[in-house]
Order: sequence, then C-alpha cells, then structure tokens
Amino acid sequence: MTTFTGHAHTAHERPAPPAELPLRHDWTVAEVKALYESPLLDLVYRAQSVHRAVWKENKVQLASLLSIKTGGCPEDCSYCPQAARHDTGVKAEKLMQLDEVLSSAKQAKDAGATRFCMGAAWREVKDGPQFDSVLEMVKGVKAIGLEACCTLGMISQTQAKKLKAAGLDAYNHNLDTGESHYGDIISTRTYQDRLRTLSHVREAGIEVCSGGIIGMGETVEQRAELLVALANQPKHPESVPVNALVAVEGTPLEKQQPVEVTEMVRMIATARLMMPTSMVRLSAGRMQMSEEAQLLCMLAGANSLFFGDKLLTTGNPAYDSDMALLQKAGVKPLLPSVDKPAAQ
Ligand code: SAM
Ligand code: DTB
Ligand code: SF4
Repeated sequence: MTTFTGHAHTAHERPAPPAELPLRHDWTVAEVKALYESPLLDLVYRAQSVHRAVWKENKVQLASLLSIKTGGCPEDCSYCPQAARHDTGVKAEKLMQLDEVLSSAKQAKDAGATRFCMGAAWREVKDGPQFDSVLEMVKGVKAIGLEACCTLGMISQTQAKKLKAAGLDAYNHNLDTGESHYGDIISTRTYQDRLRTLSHVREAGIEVCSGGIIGMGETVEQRAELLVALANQPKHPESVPVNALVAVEGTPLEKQQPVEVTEMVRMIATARLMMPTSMVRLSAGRMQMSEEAQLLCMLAGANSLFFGDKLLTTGNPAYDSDMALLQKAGVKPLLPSVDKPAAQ
C-alpha cells in the first residue's frame, strides 16, 4: 500500500513502503559493499524494481539551487571552491538581499521547480540579522508556493526550531564521505558535528536532506560506510543527494580523476535499495555525464535533479537540454503542489 497521489511529495505526503519492503536501520558495511559490488545490471534491475514498487509514477523532482551567500568560508573542505583558503577565483560575497532571492525563487517556480534550495558558505549559523534575513527568505519562498530547503552549515536545536516555525521543509547537511575518510577531506569539524546537526533538524520536524560526494579518493568500503551512516540513523533522510566530485582548480582535489559513470550508478542503486522511500538526487557532476549516463542513473533509482544553469558556483546542464532529455525519455516532473504557504 502506498499513499502516493501523483503530486509533489511534501513533508506530509510520502509513499509508504510496501509491506514486503521494511525500512531497515541495521545495515552492515560488509553487506552494503557486497550489494554495491554485485553485477551492475542485476543491481540496476533490483534497484529499479524496488523503485517502482514505491514510486509508482516514476516522476522526477526538479529542485532549484541558489547560492545566497557565496565564498569566504572558514572551513577547509578539500573539495569546496568556496573555502577562503583555496585560491579558486570564487570571490567572497555578502548575503543576498531578500527581494533578489525571492525574484530568483519566482523564476524557478515559473520554470517548473517544486523545491528551492538556498545555500550559504557558512561553517555554522550565527544568531542575528543575517539569520533573521534567512528566516524571511524561507517565509517568502513558501509564500510563492515552493518547498523551501536550505543548507547553512551547522545549526543548534533552537535555530532548527526557528527555521521550522518559518516554514522550512528540508535542511541539507551532507555527511559527504565515510567516517574513516572524513579526516582526510575536512579537518575543521568532525563527523559527530555533522550528525548532531542532523539530529537537531530531525527533532525540529524538518525533513533531512543528507548525502555525499564520490570521487574523492575513497574506497568502495568507505562509500558503503557513508551509505550505512545515512541509513542507520533513526529515520532515513527524506532526500539523499549523490554528488560526483566537481574537481575545481585551486582546491586540494583539483587533480582527482572524474568518477566513472558505473560508480555513480552503483552508488545511486545501492542508496535506492537501502532507502526505498527517500528521494535520491542526482546532484553535482552532471556536466561530465552524457544523457545516457544520466538516464542510467534514473533507471538506478534517482528521482530528483538540480536544474538550472548553475549549482552553487559551478556549472550544471542548461535548462533547455534538461527539459529536452526528460521529454525524450518520457519522464514527467513532479507537479508543483506544496504545503500551504506559512503565514507572513
Ligand atoms: N556550508 C554548508 C555546508 O557545508 O554544509 C552548505 C553549503 S556546501 C557547499 C553543500 C554541499 O555541497 C557540501 O556538503 C558538498 O557535499 C557539496 N559540494 C561542495 N563542493 C562540491 C564539489 N566541488 N563537488 C561536489 N559537491 C560539492
Ligand atoms: C548537494 O548535495 N549538492 C549541492 C547542494 N547539496 C547544496 C551543492 C553542489 C555544489 C557543487 C559545487 C558548486 O557549485 O559550488
Ligand atoms: Fe564551507 Fe560548506 Fe564549502 Fe565546507 S562545503 S568550505 S562548510 S561552504
């Protein structure tokens, strides 16, 4: 039995897993690694079968992304072009004005987005006028009739509650990689810091959007560790972004070889099998992927995309080519039906 209605899935409208497909929170790294390494077409077949048992209409969520505060970040994430210490040509900018953000949200809505995600290059949220502005942005985005998501770094329990009260639907906070690889990638915060913010988000009743990046020199076992850390939380994240590293010049990871398409497909299919009712988002890295590769990712269970010509600071396929691809494949976007706007 599912509660799928064919409209956009909001915090209150998610498919229930069929009875024969219980949601598991006791995955082991060894079994996930075995799943990941199983014959590719068997893995894709199983993932697509589970996908269709839950997501009967096979629609794709279109999420739009805006960098509301770009660059100058004090953290040392070795993949990130926005870290102040990496010389990547990304200039530090101030927090965007409310009206600019809302006009961008309106454009995204007109282009067919159902979710609007606002990203800030912050280590953590500081209380004060900037956070108050973000709360206004969330209210404004909801009033336009979009799902509101943001990604602002670490947040406290109180800040999570304020975001919820403003109407926030989802908060993105990635675990990025397996715990045993984390220290090689980031030294200015810990895995526990990340997990703590995720519990603040979940406890405030906000949907959790959490995933990671592949192609940062991790082993398959460390990819399995990441998936286990995501799925074994008290609740599966409602959205799981799977990013392929965008190797940006000036970052310590600039020389990383692009991840193979088959690895992206394996990661998505394994995530789909482990977290059947979550949205799995084919996120960064689509610029390096052919149309066929992206379709294979959808066949493996990806049912959400970032669309628009830019991610935060790097490129993304052009709007027209994305629409043409979905049309060619006969894949329909989720309709823009969302919760009632929060009171202004
Ligand atoms: N500062 C906040 C934080 O780190 O949580 C929010 C913004 S941060 C840019 C959001 C996510 O973007 C990161 O967690 C990472 O997974 C992803 N990201 C950043 N740079 C990337 C890159 N070069 N390639 C792929 N994903 C990237
Ligand atoms: C996520 O997992 N990927 C998005 C979003 N969440 C915020 C960000 C990708 C950023 C890619 C590098 C850039 O454009 O700066
Ligand atoms: Fe800062 Fe987020 Fe980039 Fe890390 S990923 S450097 S916290 S913007």
